[in-house]
Amino acid sequence: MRIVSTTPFTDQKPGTSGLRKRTAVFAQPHYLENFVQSLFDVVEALRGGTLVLGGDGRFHNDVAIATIIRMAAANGVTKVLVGQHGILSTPAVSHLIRHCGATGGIVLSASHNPGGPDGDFGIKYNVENGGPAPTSVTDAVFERSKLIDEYRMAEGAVSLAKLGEQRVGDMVVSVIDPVEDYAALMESLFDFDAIRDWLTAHSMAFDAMHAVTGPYARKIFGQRLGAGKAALMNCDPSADFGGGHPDPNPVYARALFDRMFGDDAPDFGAASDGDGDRNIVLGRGVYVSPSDSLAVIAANAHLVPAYRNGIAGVARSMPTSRAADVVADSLGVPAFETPTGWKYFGNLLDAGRITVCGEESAGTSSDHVREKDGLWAILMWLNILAARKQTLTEVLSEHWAKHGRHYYSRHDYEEVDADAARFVMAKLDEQLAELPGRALHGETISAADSFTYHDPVDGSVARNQGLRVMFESGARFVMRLSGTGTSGATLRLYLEAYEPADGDHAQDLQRRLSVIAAIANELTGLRRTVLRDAPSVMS
Ligand code: VG1
Ligand code: CO
Repeated sequence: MRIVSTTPFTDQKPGTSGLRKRTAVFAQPHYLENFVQSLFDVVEALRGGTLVLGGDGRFHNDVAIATIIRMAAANGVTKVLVGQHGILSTPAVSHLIRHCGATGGIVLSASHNPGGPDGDFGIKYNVENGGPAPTSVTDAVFERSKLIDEYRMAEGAVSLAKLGEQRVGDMVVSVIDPVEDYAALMESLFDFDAIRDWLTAHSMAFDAMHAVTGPYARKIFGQRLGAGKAALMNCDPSADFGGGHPDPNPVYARALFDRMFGDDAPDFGAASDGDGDRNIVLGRGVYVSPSDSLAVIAANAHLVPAYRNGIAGVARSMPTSRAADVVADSLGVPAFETPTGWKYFGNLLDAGRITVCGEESAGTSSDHVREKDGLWAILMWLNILAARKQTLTEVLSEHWAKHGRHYYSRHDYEEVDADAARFVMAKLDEQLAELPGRALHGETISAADSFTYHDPVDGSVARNQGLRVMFESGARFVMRLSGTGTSGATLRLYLEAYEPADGDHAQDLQRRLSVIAAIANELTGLRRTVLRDAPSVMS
């Protein structure tokens, strides 16, 4: 074991989901080591504990895993469970932590950000309930990283290709099949027979976007559920995601959208992101907004074996549309509104106050793990379609006819000048108090605030979680700065308009939201200030 002297970096503050930087930043000497040692210093239970370790297979994954294994040995970790070839999806890590009683887990991923030498890299830490480390932990790691002057490193190497146990010093390294335990968990939750039957008469397409879910999809959709080869797109994980951007939205999942909106489209389509925690779902010629997906899943969960006794409650991140609240109301269960980021759902799930939760960014999950879970959400939809014996379009139309439709879209202004983005936010912030009562373009503002979350379980408070402007019509817009980007700033504008149950649910989405978008733009000078004529992505 060696002690290596180092000097602190000042920028190791984790964002919405772990520490993300350019790959070149992570590849510089001591950068990863400093952060990992800070983690070992803060989470003392890792000494003598078990650590789950894996990543989404992006460039630098193998190098980082070898380093972390040596550091774990030097820091007294008893056992590391690592996915074969260094592969583990985020939800699989969450499950393994819980299943094996591990102290925590490290996921190497920058999720939807592109990978490769010129792309991004990232590291996330999950705690013993399987969920993302709460801010109390990430803040402590950041504080430690500013003071660190040495780290510990053992000698030794393991083969990530070979399943089974190896050793680095006294520490056991167990190389495990990344899919097996996770696939068994899925099989325990869903009616695989019904889905298998459904797939004999229907077709699906799943796009793994060259990212981590490829091997999971092959085993679950292919081998266990009998989906044919043509159903599985881009299922070989590649270090740079085939040169793509593993973010499942209409821009980056173009191939899937073309197929679902083309002639002879399959009955069902889906995709997942870099680390497998997010999902999108499509029907023939129709895209399900992630906010609607959460609402439909909540409303139909009782059709799925694991949730046959109903759900305890629902939670959504603040910018997520209020479609799920309407469902919770009709089911007579509580609805919670949390800040963006999965870490805020953990307490509610642990306390049994909610069963399902989700985010507008295409993350949906339940209490089976403590992460968002892309393949779980896709299996929910398949199970619901199989149980209801309806097309996806029919399920969605009936949902709107019962609960009304929340027209919803997120407009991202990616990699704009950071000062300009902050200026836009400040400009809206300073107007909040005087906005209620104002009428613009025929819409009257009913309330406006900066979102503060009071965690009902542990009493912690999270401030400045996004600016929201509500209208009397039931419409709303929200603005916040992304916490996952690595260059410049990404400004997100979330737009929502409500059409009641007896209203017109077949309007053009962007047209329906154009008035709210115009008001947001006028109040903040958004496009003028960030020098963009249009958003980079509308999802
Ligand atoms: C984005 C999403 C957020 C999600 C986060 C991590 O954060 O908006 O809902 O939880 O990514 O997802 P931000 O701060 O950029 O808006 V993932 O799939 O990157 O682990
Ligand atoms: Co992700």
